[in-house]
Amino acid sequence: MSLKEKLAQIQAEAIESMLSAADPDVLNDIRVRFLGKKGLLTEASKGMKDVPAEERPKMGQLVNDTKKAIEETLEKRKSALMAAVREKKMAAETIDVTMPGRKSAIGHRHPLTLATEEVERIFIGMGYEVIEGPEVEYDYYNFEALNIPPNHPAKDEQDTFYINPQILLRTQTSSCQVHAMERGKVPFKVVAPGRVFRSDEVDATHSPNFHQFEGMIVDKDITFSDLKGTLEQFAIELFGPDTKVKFRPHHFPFTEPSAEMDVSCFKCGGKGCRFCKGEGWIEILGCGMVHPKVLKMSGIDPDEYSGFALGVGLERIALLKYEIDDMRLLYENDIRFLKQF
Ligand code: 2NM
Repeated sequence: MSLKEKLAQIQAEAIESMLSAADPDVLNDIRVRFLGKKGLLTEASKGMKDVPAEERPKMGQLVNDTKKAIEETLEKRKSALMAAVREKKMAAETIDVTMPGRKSAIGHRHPLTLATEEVERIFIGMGYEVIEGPEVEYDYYNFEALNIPPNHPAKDEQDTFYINPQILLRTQTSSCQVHAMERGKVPFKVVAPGRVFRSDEVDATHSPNFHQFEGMIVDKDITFSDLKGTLEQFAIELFGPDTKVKFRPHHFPFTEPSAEMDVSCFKCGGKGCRFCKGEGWIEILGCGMVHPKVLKMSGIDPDEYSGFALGVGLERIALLKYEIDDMRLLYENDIRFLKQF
């Protein structure tokens, strides 16, 4: 085959394969095969040495023309393929500006927050002031000032988280009431909601970290009747106007006498149901007349003043009010759960 024929063949083959190349990478392989340093055109040009001297300029021109023809087709095909790639990419990345945007999820008040706010609202309505105190407390404020003796079982390390022998995580918010008494401004009415800590195992009704709501009034001539009237009003506002209350004698070191208060089951009205475990009554809080020793230790004269106090678990209120059967649900913060309240 003469060089001329070879060049014609290379040109024809190159153009044909370039036109059928499906993407820029394949096209580049073809370019290397025909125009590369070791490509077919370079290879064929080596045949120049066998061409008679007088024909060489013409043949040289022909080699150049062949190269130019291949390059022209290459460029055209390249821009066509690049344009196709670009178009495909654009189509894939098209943004429809008329589409509605994604809605960001709106937060919900936690059922525990709802319960706390509800209980606060009731006591604020009766003239109580909401106070707060430290979660890390001295043993004195958490135990001693509340007439809880050093050998009391609640003080066991099994029940209380100690930071050191004098400092602990409060096990009740009563320490806030002690601070209130120490302010020395009597009479007063305070409620103290807050986080408390006890070394309990987690189950459906226990957590080492839960929330308590305690209240206290100190004034002249406060009697057990005041306690009963106040707590009955609280129960009615919390659970509805038909709610009945019942007081059972109990013991707390910091109150004397002490009681637990039950409310008639707000589900069955007292007949007995699954909710109140057939009892008709639901235990709701602890309360009592503040022990004279407790008043005295914080500088209040028990001959002049008296008071009552109460303590209620806020998780328990939230579980009852919103009919939640497992306390752990309150701490998981699953948005599907929280959305329901
Ligand atoms: C309860 C039950 C009964 C209580 C007593 C006091 C204080 F500070 F006055 F002594 N604060 N809270 C109290 C009384 C708490 O929780 C079940």
